[in-house]
Amino acid sequence: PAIEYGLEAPFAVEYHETLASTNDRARELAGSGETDVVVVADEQTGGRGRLERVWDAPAGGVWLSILCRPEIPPARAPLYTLAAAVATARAAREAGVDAAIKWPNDVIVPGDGGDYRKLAGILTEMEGETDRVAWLVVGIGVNANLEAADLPEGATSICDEAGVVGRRRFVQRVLETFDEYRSNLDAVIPAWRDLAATPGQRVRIEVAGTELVGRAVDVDGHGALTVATDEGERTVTTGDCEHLRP
Ligand code: BT5
Repeated sequence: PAIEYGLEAPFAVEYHETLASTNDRARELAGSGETDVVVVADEQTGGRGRLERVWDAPAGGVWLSILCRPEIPPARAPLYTLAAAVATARAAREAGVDAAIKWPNDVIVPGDGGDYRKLAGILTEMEGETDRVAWLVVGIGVNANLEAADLPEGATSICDEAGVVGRRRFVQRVLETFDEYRSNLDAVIPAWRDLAATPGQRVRIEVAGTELVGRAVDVDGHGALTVATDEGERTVTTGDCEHLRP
């Protein structure tokens, strides 16, 4: 059952101790006509990443999904994903973590020699027509009060980087920033650039079975990444991006 979460947020908040996936619950709410609801869970038993990947979500993290119905065409939806990355990276910085964004939407903590560890991931799902989104669910998973031993390899947490974080306050800050940018979509890309670790890096990007290696240059107004390769500049709208050691 949903429990009162006690937030002064610009969204109604539905809190659960355990859920399979907050994205699944938010999609269910979308089906019953709801909007501007945030589903938060302490633990997920069936957390999902992109492309049917498993997302580990033990108790102690911040697992949430924002349901909204923006009046935008689907082509603008990636800006909501980037806005969520900006909101998460900023809240993590406020919590004392040296957080940055890896294109398109991972929040990482850069380490020595080009290394990095994953602090948070975002999964956006939507439904709609070609000219208009019906609903959008932006799922945000942050390793908050968890320890490396409870996480997959290559992951880090707020707790490991900067100590235990107040999760209510953290969620509130994420929602406030997300709310600010969703009503000012033109400001998303500049804010994203300020927090981005990817431009300037040597990257390997996998998109639909093909691989692209080169130097990441910049993102365009839709969040697509330009990469300088040996065969010239390529622009990628989505994919799995790995920063290569310099
Ligand atoms: C993502 O996928 O990074 C999106 C994750 C979104 C999770 C949130 S939690 C709230 C909401 N409800 C859900 O069910 N999902 C969303 P992707 O880029 O595909 O990365 C997935 C990969 O990250 C996995 O294959 C693992 O290698 C790694 N991984 C899994 N759990 C992790 C964790 N807790 N921390 C860091 N990395 C993890």
